[in-house]
Amino acid sequence: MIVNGFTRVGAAVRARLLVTLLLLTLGQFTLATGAAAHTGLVGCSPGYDATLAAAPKDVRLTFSEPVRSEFVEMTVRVDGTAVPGTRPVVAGPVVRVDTSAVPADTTPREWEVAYRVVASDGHPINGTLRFATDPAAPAATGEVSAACAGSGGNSGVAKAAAVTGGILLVLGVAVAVIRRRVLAA
Ligand SMILES: [Cu+2]
Repeated sequence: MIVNGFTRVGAAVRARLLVTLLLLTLGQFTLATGAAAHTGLVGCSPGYDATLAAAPKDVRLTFSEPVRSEFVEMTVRVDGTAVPGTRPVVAGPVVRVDTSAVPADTTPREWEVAYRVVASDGHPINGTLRFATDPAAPAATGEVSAACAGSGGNSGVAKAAAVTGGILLVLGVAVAVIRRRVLAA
């Protein structure tokens, strides 16, 4: 009897844990699917990892929706040194920073543009766009490139997808366990 009593209590606790897990999972699932619809970086100029023959006259980031101009931060570094006087200008979904004052170089340079913007829904988006200048490189077209994935701007979406995948797996296992329990009863 004692053994049976313990078993019954154990089963009740396990069932309650399972229900709690399911509810938590469903809650996270709702959050994750919401996250997938958030504003993301859809274009950048210069392109991520591009090599230009000369310093660009500006750096432009294009987001999937307008961003809030009062919260935009952009820091341009050339070979690790911040370029002074580069203030970002927001026009709807495009954030632009003028870099025309950066002097021409005769040697290759590594550029880093760290950005942090706040989407219209209040969520922050941050990342770093990297590219290089090399006087020996062929002249670039200067067009807005969609190759911005490496800059980290879309990492939120990728993370949400990974979280959703993990949650679906947990849900599947939980459902399988419950079904086996119901069938066994
Ligand atoms: Cu959002």
